[in-house]
Amino acid sequence: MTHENIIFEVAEGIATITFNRPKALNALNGQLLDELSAALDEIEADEEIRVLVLTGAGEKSFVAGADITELATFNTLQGKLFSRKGQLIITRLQELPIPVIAAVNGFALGGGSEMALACDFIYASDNAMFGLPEITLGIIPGFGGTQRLPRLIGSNRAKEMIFTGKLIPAAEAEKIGLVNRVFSRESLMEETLITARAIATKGKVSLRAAKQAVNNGLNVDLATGCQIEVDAFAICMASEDGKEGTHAFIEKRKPQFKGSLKG
Ligand code: CO8
Repeated sequence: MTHENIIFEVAEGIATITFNRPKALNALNGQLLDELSAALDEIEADEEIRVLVLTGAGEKSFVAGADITELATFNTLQGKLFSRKGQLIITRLQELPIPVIAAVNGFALGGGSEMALACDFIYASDNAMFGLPEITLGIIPGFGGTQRLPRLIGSNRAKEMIFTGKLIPAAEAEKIGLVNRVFSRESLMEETLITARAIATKGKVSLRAAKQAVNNGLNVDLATGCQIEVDAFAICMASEDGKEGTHAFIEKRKPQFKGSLKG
């Protein structure tokens, strides 16, 4: 599929998707979501890709939400279909078997914040602004924001953001745990890629197991979560990567992870 609304690049085992509608501050329209979905198909099919980074084109914005000019034309059914399409894609991002990092380079509003929230963690530039301003449009977040934001920063802070629609700057987002780290605008991508490269050297099987154990464990009680970890640990022990990593330590050499499940 040719991409008009995103830029999709792969280098050194790291895929980067850049939302590319800078004139509309990279707002999400239906076509962009279709292109994103096709790019995720390619990523899932490519064994060599180990990390995905999401960012926005231009100096000003990651994603300023769903495209309001498109939203304004929707009837109830179209609204439902658009919300479902967005939720499916955002859930796919969350469940992607490789780590996903959001490099938020400006506004991350509405669907843009929700996209970032589905990533495994968020790095931000010092000019980034986060918010769920849907309430000011007479609607509510429709891409999982009412669910993921409270799980990340607590229901009281999430409700304050959702009820007021207020935007919060990167420094505050870092303080409340929405963002892992804040960098200057110029260094955001390089710093993100340093982390992405470090992750890309790790075993694909263990990265997938770790991501699934954390994600699946968040929705269950501790005992069930620990059982999820036991099962995920066993998969790693049975994998080539598990053997390679432990043997490399004993042999005092760097491991060469292949990402195969063969024991
Ligand atoms: N959709 C469409 N166009 C947009 C959007 C958007 N979300 N955001 C900005 N733009 C456009 C502007 O219209 C403007 O276009 P033009 O130059 O043609 O007039 C251009 O981008 C630049 O924007 P501004 O001139 O407004 O730039 P400012 O720096 O003055 O302001 C803001 C930047 C504060 C980001 C401002 O543009 C803004 O408030 N944008 C809207 C943010 C927003 O409300 N986002 C939430 C949208 S709703 C949503 O995401 C719901 C998701 C779930 C949907 C479920 C569906 C059913």
